[in-house]
Amino acid sequence: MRMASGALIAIDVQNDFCPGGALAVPEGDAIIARINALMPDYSVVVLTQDWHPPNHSSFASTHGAAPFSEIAMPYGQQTLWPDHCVQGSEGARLHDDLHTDPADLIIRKGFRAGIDSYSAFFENDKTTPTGLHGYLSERGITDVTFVGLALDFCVAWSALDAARLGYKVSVLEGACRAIDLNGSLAEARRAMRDAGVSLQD
Ligand code: VGL
Ligand code: ZN
Repeated sequence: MRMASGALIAIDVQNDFCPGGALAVPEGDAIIARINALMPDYSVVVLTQDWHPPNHSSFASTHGAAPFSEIAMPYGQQTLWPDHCVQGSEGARLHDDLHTDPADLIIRKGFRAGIDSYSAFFENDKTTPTGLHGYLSERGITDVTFVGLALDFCVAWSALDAARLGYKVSVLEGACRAIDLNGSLAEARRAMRDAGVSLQD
């Protein structure tokens, strides 16, 4: 069903989040064919791209810390990741199988050294905007559907922000895959349900 007011937002379908990548999400590439097939059903298609400078503050290596540990940042707790999606690297490229021609907009995030951005709408301080809300508003979008990687981090944070901004939000879980770090998947699902996000297959 094509909805004039509906946008498909495919989060971070990049080499580093797929098998063989620096922060590989199990079966991360298994969702790509379905995402491609969904694109014609939406009037707006947006892709996001995690896009970090070398030595980004979300990288464990920047702090001499262990990957998947946490540190306190001025904006709150931050999980530290293996180096990933470094600007211009092969790992940062959108996966070759993902159709990019149908995309109206490709939005990059996480490009400021001192702050991470899981959400497609706001950086991790939850206040610095990426500009996506302005874009979707001007395009007359009221309904957003999320797919992509990772369900329990960038997809969930994006969906929660979208709900907070007043969009009608769906997440197609079958077109997502999760990292599932210390119960993060169950927690993300609970938070999305509480926020009124429609979790679908
Ligand atoms: C993501 C961790 C770090 C994601 C991005 O796309 O979910 N996760 N950077
Ligand atoms: Zn990242």
